[in-house]
Amino acid sequence: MAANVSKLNMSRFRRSFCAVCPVFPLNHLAELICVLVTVCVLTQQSLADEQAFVEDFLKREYSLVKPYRGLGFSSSSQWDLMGTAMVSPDHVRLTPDMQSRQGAVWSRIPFILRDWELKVHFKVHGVGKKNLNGDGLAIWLTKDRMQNGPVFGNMNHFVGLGIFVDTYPNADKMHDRTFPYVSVMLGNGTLSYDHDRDGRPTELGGCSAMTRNSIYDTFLLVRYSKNRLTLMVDVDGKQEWRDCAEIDGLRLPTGYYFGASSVTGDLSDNHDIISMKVYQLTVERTPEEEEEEEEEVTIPRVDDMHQFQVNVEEEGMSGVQFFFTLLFSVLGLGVLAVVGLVVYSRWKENRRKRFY
Ligand SMILES: *[C@@H]1O[C@H](CO)[C@@H](O)[C@H](O)[C@H]1NC(C)=O
Ligand SMILES: [Ca+2]
Repeated sequence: MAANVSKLNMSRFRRSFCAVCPVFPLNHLAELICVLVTVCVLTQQSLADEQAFVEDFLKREYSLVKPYRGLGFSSSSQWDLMGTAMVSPDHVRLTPDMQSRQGAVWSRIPFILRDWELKVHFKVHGVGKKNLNGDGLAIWLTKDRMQNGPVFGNMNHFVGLGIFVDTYPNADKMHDRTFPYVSVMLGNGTLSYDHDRDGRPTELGGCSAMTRNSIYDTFLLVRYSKNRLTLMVDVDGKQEWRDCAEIDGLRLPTGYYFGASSVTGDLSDNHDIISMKVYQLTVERTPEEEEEEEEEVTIPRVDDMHQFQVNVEEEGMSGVQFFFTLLFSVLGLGVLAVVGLVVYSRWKENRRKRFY
């Protein structure tokens, strides 16, 4: 019964198919299958072509992708390992979940693209409970490479861009932001990263992002074009980017190196980099924009630095707080005075009544 039905359907299908494409008179099932297979192969071919098209924008020479061929031992690799960093088939582990480790991976090729995007796939995980883990990792595009230091395992007073995935709140006096916290800093050689305050005085922007022990894949996206830096995160498995920070008028010289680093102290975590993919962006510019960007930048800077000057008041009151405190004190005294007067006049009246 079922066989009959399917046979009927098939012949009906064959008839309609032949009606649509009279060029291919199909009288045999074999021919139909042959055509279907051809169609399938052709579609797959075009899909493959599309893939190749997307891949064209990926700059392999600047990217760290699986398989990490030769990384760590071959002179032909475009990346170097440092410290405790180790390569496995699935990731580059900057630090294991052990105390006092420091590891990094650095590109060997100076980066010269003008408009670009960096997509970082990373994973921070460990057995420590929340806030008993540390310290996070950093992504770099800096003048110097392969340096040791206190800023997530890299040197302080660095020159260039630092993106921090900070998983441990050091400045525990302030409970006004949730950790892990992702932030951007632009170093110019004199600016210092303040570890005890989680880099707040030098932060250009950032956001909270649940990047530790996540069941989802965690990604960062850094986009730089026309002096605008955009930072986005994708950490909750929705496959969409969430805005994290945007900085205009950011001038970044070329010829710097991509890198990633991490350090653990008393507290630890596994800090893994799965990939760092660099894409070239094709961006149109007006002649004015060309002219505006012609100036050669030698030291990284942000045009309008004042907008980022944060007043982190450790103790004491801010101006606004002081104003309101004063205002309420005056009002309070006024109310007290009025109440006092009323009570006093009542009391006086009562006393007068008693005398009569
Ligand atoms: C770095 O930036 C800070 C803050 O904007 C500034 O005070 C300092 O002079 C800059 N240093 C250099 C070398 O440009
Ligand atoms: Ca921290």
